[in-house]
Amino acid sequence: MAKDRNIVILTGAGISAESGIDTFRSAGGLWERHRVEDVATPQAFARDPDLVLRFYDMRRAAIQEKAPNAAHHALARLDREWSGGLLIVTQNVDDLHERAGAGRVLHMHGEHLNAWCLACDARPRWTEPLAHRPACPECGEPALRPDVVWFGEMPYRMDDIHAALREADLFVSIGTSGAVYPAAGFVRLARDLGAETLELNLERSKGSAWFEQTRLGPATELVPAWVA
Ligand code: BV8
Repeated sequence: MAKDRNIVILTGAGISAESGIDTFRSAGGLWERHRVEDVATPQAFARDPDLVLRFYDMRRAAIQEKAPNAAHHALARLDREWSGGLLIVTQNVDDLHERAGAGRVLHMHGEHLNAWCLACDARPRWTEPLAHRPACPECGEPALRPDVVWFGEMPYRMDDIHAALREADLFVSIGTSGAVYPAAGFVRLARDLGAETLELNLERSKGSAWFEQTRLGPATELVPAWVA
């Protein structure tokens, strides 16, 4: 692959599965244990903030015990060595790409290590539980929520993502079911804008038909082999 090509990589929960972080749709995944409308919407937060804050406290604590896997490390190596454009757009709120050493990472659905103060709009780095309503470090108000994008909320930095897709020569999707928009629509955008498209996933996703190439298997095998 010519070293000056521009690559956009979209990752989903499947890239973190082998690190022991639940995906959303596999058997026993997050959606099964918690109904989506119960925890990942602003309405749920308004209706039952304690449930939502406890759900995210549980996930934040679980993520902090996990480690990046061979797929995260392979992408971090590619990020360090690739002289062309490269952007890892992740739907994941975990920080495993960063802990593997990747630098060019964009969290379109937010980050579990950030809180968001609804009183002063500050976005403090946050590793502790939120369910006991801690004071915002900026304004002192007990008004912190997880800084993640819920259903019905606008994903972050869509302009930057669209700009990267316009320049992309190659679009690679890793470990996502293609169930949630706008992320699930990026492959069509990339194709229409002239990029090659490759899907690396454990099973065929809802969007597989849009990819020129789909390779099936675990990310810890497929991603290092692709990066090599
Ligand atoms: C928006 C962050 C508009 C939180 C997430 C009706 C009402 C409201 C909205 C809608 C609606 N109908 C449609 C919508 C739009 C909605 C949507 O798409 N809904 C779906 C359900 C139909 N989207 C939104 O609401 C988005 N916002 O549209 O805003 C707007 C416009 C103007 C102004 C304001 C707003 C926001 C969506 C973001 C929601 N937040 N996450 C949190 O993490 O808790 S979504 C969450 O699920 C993920 O972030 C991800 O994006 C999504 C899908 O999960 P995946 O990552 O794909 O994981 P999944 O388990 O599904 O799949 C795992 C895959 O990995 C599988 O394919 C599996 O085979 C594979 N795998 C497993 N193991 C491995 C593996 N692969 C490789 N190796 C392995 N070992």
